[in-house]
Amino acid sequence: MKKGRIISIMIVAILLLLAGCSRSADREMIAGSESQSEGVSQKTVIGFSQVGAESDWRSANTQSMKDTFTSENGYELIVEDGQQKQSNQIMAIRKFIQQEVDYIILAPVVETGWDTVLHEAKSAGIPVIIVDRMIDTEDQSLYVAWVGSDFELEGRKAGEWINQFLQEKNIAHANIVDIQGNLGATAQIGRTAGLTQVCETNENMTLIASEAADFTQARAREVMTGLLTQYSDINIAYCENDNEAFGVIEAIEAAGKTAGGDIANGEIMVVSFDGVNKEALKDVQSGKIACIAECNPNHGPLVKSTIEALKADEAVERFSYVEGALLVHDNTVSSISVDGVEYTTTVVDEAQIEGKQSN
Ligand code: GYE
Repeated sequence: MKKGRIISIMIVAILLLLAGCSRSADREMIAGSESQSEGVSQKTVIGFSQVGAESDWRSANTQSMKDTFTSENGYELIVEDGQQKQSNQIMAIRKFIQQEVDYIILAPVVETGWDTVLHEAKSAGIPVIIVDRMIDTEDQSLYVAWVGSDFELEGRKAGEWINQFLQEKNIAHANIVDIQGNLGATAQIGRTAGLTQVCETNENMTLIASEAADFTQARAREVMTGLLTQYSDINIAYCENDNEAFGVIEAIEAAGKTAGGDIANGEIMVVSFDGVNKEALKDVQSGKIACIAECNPNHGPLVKSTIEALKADEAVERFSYVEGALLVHDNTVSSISVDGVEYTTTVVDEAQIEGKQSN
């Protein structure tokens, strides 16, 4: 009896020992997979909802994010192309929430209509950084920071440049058409507002028509073709981005006219925004585009410093502005001023063209 008890105690002890061994083996395995997943989770996962690929500026903006948030830098970047539709961007943000990304970057196609989905991101505890265009919301807690350009200032700079140019050339009056971006986008709202303000305060500049061309070359060509049949006295085409300028130049040439600054002799002067690629700068050099208010698309590094500050629990800059030059064909206007601030112009040369990317 006693001997039997000793044997059963020994059997239990052996079983417990074996169980202990296998548990510690399990633990090792778990520890192994944990450290593996720690490796993965060490990467900061970012969901970037991009507007689309409507322009060269946009492609450069996407590239800036890709170049910044690399695996070598400790990031995993998921890019979703919204194809210029807000509904696609809302779907992308919901997908990022499901994927439990660490941060969301949103380049919003238009300003309004983001509250519901951004509330969802906030409830999921995912910080949102807005880039490029702004959002219009009452609830400032829906995003932690914004990075982009002052589009109204860009518009006023381009408008003042036109005004100065007309004065320098002794042109008493000019009719202007505004080829707008997609309506409701901050870049459109600001650039349209900038020109409107300058026209309202200067009698030598009349805005005879404004029409949206969605920041694309094809649509701008159509819009300008229509305007040229409707108006025989267009002197200046104010295009809200370079791709629109390319389409507008095509329409001007197809109508048997010339794109250029010699307004007195019937040329139609083209003014534009962005200045991101060689093609646009070459057009400035040749005079087909007279002036470009440059818009910097390289938001990646600024967004990265914002994210790094957030990670370190440091205060972040809520609004970070990037600046751009006034790129011009010649030195007819050497500087302009907006709100008492002087901006000198930059005549485009080979070195500048070299410094830009190819389309
Ligand atoms: O100028 C245009 C793009 O929002 C600044 O959008 C951006 C504008 C840019 O499609 O080319």
